[in-house]
Amino acid sequence: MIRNAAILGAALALVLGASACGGGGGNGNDEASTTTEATTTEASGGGGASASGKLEGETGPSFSIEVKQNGEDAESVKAGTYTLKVEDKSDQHNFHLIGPGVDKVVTDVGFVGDKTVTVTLKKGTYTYQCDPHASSGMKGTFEVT
Ligand SMILES: [Cu+2]
Repeated sequence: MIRNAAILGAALALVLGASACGGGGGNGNDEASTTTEATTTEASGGGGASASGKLEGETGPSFSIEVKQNGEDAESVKAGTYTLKVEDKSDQHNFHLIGPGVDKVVTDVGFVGDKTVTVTLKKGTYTYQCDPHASSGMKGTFEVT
């Protein structure tokens, strides 16, 4: 009885040892499956036609007109191409931008809503105004440097 138990024990040890070796071999296979991640590089600031900045204009609903950059009154902006989004909040007013190389009526008097245009600003002084009320002071200016 005791001898048989010893033989059984030895057999078990052999089986365990064999399975341990098998496990080691299995681990080697995992190294073959390496994942390669694709890296995407974004082209930045490449096109000369793309806008370099944003400006926001607002005319109405009262007798006020303004141009903002980054949420603040635009007083001095750098020369370049800009996306100008104008919110026209009244059918009594329009939005007209005048300056070096630009003479653009972005929104008409009867128009109400948003309009986005692309403007190229050069060094100098630009005036934005509501044409029917410019003489009453519904206008402003900003410098392009
Ligand atoms: Cu007006």
